[in-house]
Amino acid sequence: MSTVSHEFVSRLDLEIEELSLISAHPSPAVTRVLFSDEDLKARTWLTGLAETSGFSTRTDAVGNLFIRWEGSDSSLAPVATGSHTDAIPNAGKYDGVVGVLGGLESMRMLKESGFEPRRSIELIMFTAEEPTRFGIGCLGSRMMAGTTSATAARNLRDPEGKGLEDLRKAAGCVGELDSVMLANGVYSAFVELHIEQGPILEAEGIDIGVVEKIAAPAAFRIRLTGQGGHAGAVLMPGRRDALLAAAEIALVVEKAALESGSPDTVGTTGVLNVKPGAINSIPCDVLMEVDFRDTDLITREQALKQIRREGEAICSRRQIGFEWTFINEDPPAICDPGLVDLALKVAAEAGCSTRRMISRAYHDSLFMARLAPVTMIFIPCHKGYSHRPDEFSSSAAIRKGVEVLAGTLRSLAS
Ligand code: HGY
Ligand code: MN
Ligand code: MN
Repeated sequence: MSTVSHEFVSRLDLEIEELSLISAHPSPAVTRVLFSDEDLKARTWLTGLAETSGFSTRTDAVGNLFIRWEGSDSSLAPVATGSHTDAIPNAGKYDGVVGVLGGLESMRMLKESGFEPRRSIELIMFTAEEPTRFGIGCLGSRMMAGTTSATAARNLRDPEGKGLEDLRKAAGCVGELDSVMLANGVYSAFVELHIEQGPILEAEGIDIGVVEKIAAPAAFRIRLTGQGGHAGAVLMPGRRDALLAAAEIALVVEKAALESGSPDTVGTTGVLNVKPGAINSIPCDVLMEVDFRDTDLITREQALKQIRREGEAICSRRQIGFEWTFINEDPPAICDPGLVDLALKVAAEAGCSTRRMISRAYHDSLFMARLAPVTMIFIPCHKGYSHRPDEFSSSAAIRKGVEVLAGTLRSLAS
């Protein structure tokens, strides 16, 4: 007999469920890759929801969706909030979505309470926070901040060789990519609500985390080229096996992270493509994609230099071609102390327990920090699970996050 939860099911709960079903994979998995049919359906659904909630919407040339509540004083820079609804393959239903639908719920709550903002409030659904399609994360917010130029964006190709230009136009995005970049000060503040994607809040029984620093992500590709050949005919001493060089380098990535001297250094070889990919043919062409982060830039840079140095040594010993290409190397973001204090104060006044935190995941806030003062409001998620179908955050936890976001936006827009 199913135990029916007697927890009040809010419209937000229903909307999170509804959005989670717009997915390339069956529930509980969520897959919504940039400009896929599911992504386009989700965008249409969200636009409709925002407009029936009484807000205006617009989309920029790369697909960032802006949901706007007009304030009384248009001479003032708006306050912004937002996150993403795209999802890596077999992800969960809360990553990003809590910040977009929770942001919409915050605005509706304020509107229904009779609040009238002086500063306009904009909720942004950012294009491609996840790197799945083009290998680079936060494409929409990167371009808004000018970190990725329109030219560099035009050169992006997905694994099937499709370019951003074709895909965005097919998705109905109009205008030139040069128009995506915004000027500094375009927003007075940016506050993002997000699940923690870590175990701390739940383990410590804390309702709200307020982020002071967002870790610095780097990602790079290494292409390894060997000789290939027949798995039976080529004896071991004569081989130049590209996959074995990749295997040694993957272990160097792990070693560099473990030996960096900082617990915040993390390295992941998340993609490994082996050609020709036949059981009886020696790998001759291998592509590795590595995600490497730390909250401290110097520590990260030193570890990356070590990986490159040792990788080249492995490849010269094995007579394997070594080609290193950076995908991105971003500095960490320091959140605005005033915003951090405001969010902590609002949370405490709402009766929430709080703590200051570092975000080890990157977010669109990392790039919005180049346009405006930012902070993030974290809520607990079960065992810190994320980027997995069993990602979970309770209605009660989400509601507290929405209340704190609403109170923070109210204060910033007054
Ligand atoms: O990878 C990240 O940190 C983010 O969840 N895209
Ligand atoms: Mn994510
Ligand atoms: Mn996210």
